[in-house]
Amino acid sequence: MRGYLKHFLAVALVVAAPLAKAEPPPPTVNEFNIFFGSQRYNLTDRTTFLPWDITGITVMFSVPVPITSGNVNSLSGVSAAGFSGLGTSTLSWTFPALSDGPHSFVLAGTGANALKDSYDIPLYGGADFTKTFSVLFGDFNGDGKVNSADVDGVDAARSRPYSIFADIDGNGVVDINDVDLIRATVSRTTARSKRAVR
Ligand SMILES: [Ca+2]
Ligand SMILES: [Ca+2]
Repeated sequence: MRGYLKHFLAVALVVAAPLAKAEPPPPTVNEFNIFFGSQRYNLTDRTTFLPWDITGITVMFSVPVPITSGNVNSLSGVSAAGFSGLGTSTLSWTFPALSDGPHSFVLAGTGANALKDSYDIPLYGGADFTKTFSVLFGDFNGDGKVNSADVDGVDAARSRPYSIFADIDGNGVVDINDVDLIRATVSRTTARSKRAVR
């Protein structure tokens, strides 16, 4: 019987040993959303010439444990003004509307501002996460220009099922205000290029 018990204990130790050593996987980025107005968009399919006034990001992490270390400066590539969500798996940063052109956002996995979970494990086990995208306000069709084709496209989108790319002000509906925003952008651009020609 004692022999049996020894054997049982040995097996129990072998089984328990790896379990005791196991750590949860490091936090990774599951979803990277930008937001504008009251809308948000997951930056997967389209990352160029985004047609909105983008004023924040919301990042969903894969971890089953919350992110408990991080701050407004854990995001670089922009001067973030607001930060929320610490103690959960979804963090948000806000900032003034992004300018037209390329942007490269970096979430810190190293250094003093590293994002860490409640086991003190940093993002990607200690590596930064970078997301690049570009903005061109009013570029509904994403061709890198803001012109009458975008005005016509959004005008036509008013009578079609909701298209987020036509919702320029991000209020959840596509209406004449979205058309007017692009129209105003087109006339500003035209005025600028006329000045440049002179
Ligand atoms: Ca366009
Ligand atoms: Ca709208």
